[in-house]
Amino acid sequence: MAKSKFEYVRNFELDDTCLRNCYIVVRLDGRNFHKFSEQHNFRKPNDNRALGLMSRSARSVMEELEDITIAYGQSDEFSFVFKRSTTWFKRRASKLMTHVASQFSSSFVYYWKEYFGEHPLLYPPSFDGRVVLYPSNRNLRDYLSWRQADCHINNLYNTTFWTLVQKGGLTTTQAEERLSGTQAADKNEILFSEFNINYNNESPLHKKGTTLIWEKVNETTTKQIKRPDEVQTEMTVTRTRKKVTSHSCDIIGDQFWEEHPDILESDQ
Ligand code: DGT
Ligand code: MG
Ligand code: MG
Ligand code: MG
Ligand code: MG
Repeated sequence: MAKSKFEYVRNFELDDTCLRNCYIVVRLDGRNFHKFSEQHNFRKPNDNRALGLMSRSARSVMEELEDITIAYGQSDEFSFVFKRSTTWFKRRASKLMTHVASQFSSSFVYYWKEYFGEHPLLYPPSFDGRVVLYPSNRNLRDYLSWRQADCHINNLYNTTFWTLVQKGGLTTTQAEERLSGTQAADKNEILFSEFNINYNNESPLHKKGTTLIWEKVNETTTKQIKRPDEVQTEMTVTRTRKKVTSHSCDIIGDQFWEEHPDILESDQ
């Protein structure tokens, strides 16, 4: 077919192909969740309904899109790692990022009721996205370590802050003043000596965030079958399936990576 005289506008599109061999990370972050969490009465410092919904939406992203090997989330953010050899959408950054962001956002709304029940969603939430490329396994692991360290720092602060307010009777301004300039050890000490809380015993989900990976799991189902003589009988069938599994464990040290050697592809 002949090209129209308008066809030339296509040449204005920029090439945004991601560099070969690099891991492609897409990080999403909830827009203005400070307000969103208040308007939807999120529990402080952590709301397990909100965290569960974030993970459910991230699982939907992994199941519906191709080549995501690991995802890590905390607070209102989730990072998705595409394998370094992916050729999905010709590695075009805008395609990858927008598919992740829209699949995540629509899932967040779609599954809202499963987590918040009759508590209504008051307005449509949105998530920003960015793409970052990491050329080596060390860089990728350091990226994920950075997000998990962020989770820990914020959770220790928020746990201490809201304990001072909810159990210690301080105003939010007083709690903020009390914590200004304190180190991690000071916060642990406040929790332990004043409130008898050992931070180490706090929920791993809140301290470590959520890591989603693909794992092989055995699924056993019982099937009703009819024998040739028409008698009904049961048969158990076991098959191995790849499923997205959720973990709230340390991903900074080597252990997690040694236990799951398939996540990283070797550095060339
Ligand atoms: P942004 O990302 O620049 O559009 O602005 P925000 O307000 O989303 O800021 P951000 O992403 O730095 O911080 C996340 C906010 O979400 C923070 O105000 C705390 C809130 N949030 C996230 N998860 C929870 C939760 O489980 N419970 C409560 N109460 N708040 C949460
Ligand atoms: Mg932000
Ligand atoms: Mg945000
Ligand atoms: Mg955030
Ligand atoms: Mg189309």
